Amino acid sequence: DRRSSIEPAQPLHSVPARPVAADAVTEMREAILGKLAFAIGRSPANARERDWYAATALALRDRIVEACVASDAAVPNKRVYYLSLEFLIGRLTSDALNNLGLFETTKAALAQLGVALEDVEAAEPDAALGNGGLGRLAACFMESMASLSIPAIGYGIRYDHGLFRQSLEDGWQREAPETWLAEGNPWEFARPEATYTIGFGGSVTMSMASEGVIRRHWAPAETVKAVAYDVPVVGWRGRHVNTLRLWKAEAESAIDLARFNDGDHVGAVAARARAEAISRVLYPSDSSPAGQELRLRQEYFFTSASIQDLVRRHVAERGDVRSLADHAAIQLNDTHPAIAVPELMRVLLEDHALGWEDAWDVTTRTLSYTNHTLLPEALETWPVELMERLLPRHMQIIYLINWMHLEERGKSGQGGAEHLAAVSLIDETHGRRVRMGHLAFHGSRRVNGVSALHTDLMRSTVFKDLHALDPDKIVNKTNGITFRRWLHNANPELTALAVEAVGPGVLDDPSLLRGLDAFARDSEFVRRYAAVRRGRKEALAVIVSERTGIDIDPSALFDVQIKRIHEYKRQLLNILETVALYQAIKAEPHRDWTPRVKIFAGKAAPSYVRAKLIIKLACDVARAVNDDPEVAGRLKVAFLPNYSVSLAEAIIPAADLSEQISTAGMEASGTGNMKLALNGALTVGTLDGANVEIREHVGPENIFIFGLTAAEVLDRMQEPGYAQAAIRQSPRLAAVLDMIASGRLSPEDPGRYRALVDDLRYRDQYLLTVDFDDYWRAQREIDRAWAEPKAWWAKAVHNTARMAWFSSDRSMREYAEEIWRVRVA
Ligand code: B1N
Repeated sequence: DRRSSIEPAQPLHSVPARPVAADAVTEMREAILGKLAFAIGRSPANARERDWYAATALALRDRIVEACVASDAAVPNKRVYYLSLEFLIGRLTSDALNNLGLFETTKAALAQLGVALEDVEAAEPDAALGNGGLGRLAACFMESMASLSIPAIGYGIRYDHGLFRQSLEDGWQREAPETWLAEGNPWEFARPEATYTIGFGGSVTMSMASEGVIRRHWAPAETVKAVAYDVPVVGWRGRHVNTLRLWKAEAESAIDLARFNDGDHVGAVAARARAEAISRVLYPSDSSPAGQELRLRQEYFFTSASIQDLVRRHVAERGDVRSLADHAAIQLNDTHPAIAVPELMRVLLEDHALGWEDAWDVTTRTLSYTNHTLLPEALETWPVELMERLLPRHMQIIYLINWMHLEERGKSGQGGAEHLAAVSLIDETHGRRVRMGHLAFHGSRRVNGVSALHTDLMRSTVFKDLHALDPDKIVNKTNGITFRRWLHNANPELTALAVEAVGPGVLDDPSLLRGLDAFARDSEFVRRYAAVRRGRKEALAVIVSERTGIDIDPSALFDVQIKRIHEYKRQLLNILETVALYQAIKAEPHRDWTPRVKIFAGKAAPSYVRAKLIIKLACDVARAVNDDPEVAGRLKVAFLPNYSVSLAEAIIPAADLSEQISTAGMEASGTGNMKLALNGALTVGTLDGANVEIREHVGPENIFIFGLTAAEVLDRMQEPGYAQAAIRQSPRLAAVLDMIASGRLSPEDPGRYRALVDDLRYRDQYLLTVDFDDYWRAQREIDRAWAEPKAWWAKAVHNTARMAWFSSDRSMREYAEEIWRVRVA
């Protein structure tokens, strides 16, 4: 009986906690010292934390290289190429340590040198090469593919500056550049030999290839070099290593000598600055296209480099480009790399002299596309005029693809003007623009959504007409998260408890978590589960206090909403409920209110004025509530600045309640919802994105669902005056809106929230007013549930026990089988 083996909680340690061999520790210690001396050039006495980090990373990298070379030696039958403008990988050291099983060894080695591993880990800057869910998903998928030994290369951009650093100045978001590369990156290998030329602008020339066969050739006006930097991605137990290949933009020549010699010293380096701007900075917008020329240059830059690289590799290995689809599956992470469709066509037509039909066949059997959003404002389109100027050959190819596509429709009797306008790759309604979603769809073998609901909505809304033409093309692939990072590494205490309860096999097979169901009412197990949570809440309280000056009580319910700030995610709904609760407590200060701490974290796009105002409102509400002696102990509000992967790793294990409250139909999936539920937070959420499937897995009695369904949202939006009607029916909501509009929360600027409240009263695009009362009801139900600890912890344990399906290993197996058709070892 494993239950009898449960010991009192141990101090923080990683998994698997194996005995550490002394000679392995010595070897690691010497390896780290060697790197410190010969790669960093420092003595142990003078080494800073950052130096120890670099030395440790380099020592680990050597271990990975051995596996790397092995993974590299054999030519796999098929490779996956994952093209993504974002990879939000965060810190790599703890991932590598745990996947290599070297955590304890390295900890002991560093301890012998008088260095704490935790400090070394903390010295690593987050690689924030992504905005949010989309970029983090790409990182989870890379880790899972390595763990499943799926041969894969991730392709992206090596941004000098990842996502900006957020600070709060008097409650207002301020952005500062992120400089993760300032002291170099020990995890990367520069590969100057893997360099490609990327063209922009210029013109298209024609020549006669043979009798009657006209070949077109692109002569770009401007060229930039793409230089590869490889980051190894090591899988679980170090069995397999894949590569994340990130492209850096470099000028063809460092300086224009002719101009320099003419005395134009600034002009001589202008071209270089322009070229290198391409990989300078990540666009900080989540689900809204930047629309600027530099963004299109980024998209084409990394897509072209990646396509050239993978075609070259294929031809080197197989000799004939025609078999590409048999040995390569290219996944487009949203439309950002959709230019891959005409780029692959161009390479096949121009560099490999394929005919159009053959090139189209190879292209559409190789590419697949994942859609991540249906929000109309987020769908990428590029003005035809810009495309013609920047990528004239690609624009021609798009025209030709579109012409054939529309011809086909005509031939099959579907040539009505309205239908053709709907399926055309060119949108003619707001000037002429290329629809990148349509382009990616039409050029792909499979198109997938990221949750069951989202995929259904793809079929019935944005891609309705294209779907009707090819009903098998759209498939669902519900997102997942890597449990190695989001359970084993982020929550080693809970993992150790799970290992004790259900055995170490759970580290390899998350479905064994299901065995925890049997412990949901086991008082000793639950005591320890709760003690693990308590420890992490105490640690989070320290962080909150250090970073915000707000003191929070670890025995209160920690209610967290952590994600990008966006109107559709409805942080504002959470704030409205907070104000309502504040008013209710003030009205009846002596009732036995459930003590709550509302924790917010998330970045707003720098140009998203409304989102920044919502952050300010959260801070204004925090000030009013936290300073009010009448609510003391019952309600606290904290906005933690600079949300990041590593901050998420600290918050998630400490969360009791997970806020997943987007307007139904608007959150494609969500993945924070999965991380929180896996760690045992109960969800309060709408039937949106993957919440729907989370409910199915954890059971409706273990989740708090409220609000309109996606179908009801669509209907309600058609009813004029829905917001006013909802406010009329809810005196509680009316009082909240009055308070915010009155300026009482912002006495130094009483009009600050007038427009915000007016928007809710008269427009309310995201139906906050409509869902408010049901949200309040759900929150009070949660208060009552918290007051019954046995039942609460049983629900929490059931959540952890039943989330196994949301492992990104499952997602990757599904992609491998149904989209890529690649074997999983
Ligand atoms: O992708 C995640 C989903 O879990 C989220 O629900 C979804 O909102 C997110 C343009 C995006 N959709 N679209 C983006 C990001 C950057 C950008 O420039 C759009 N991110 C999502 C993973 O499927």
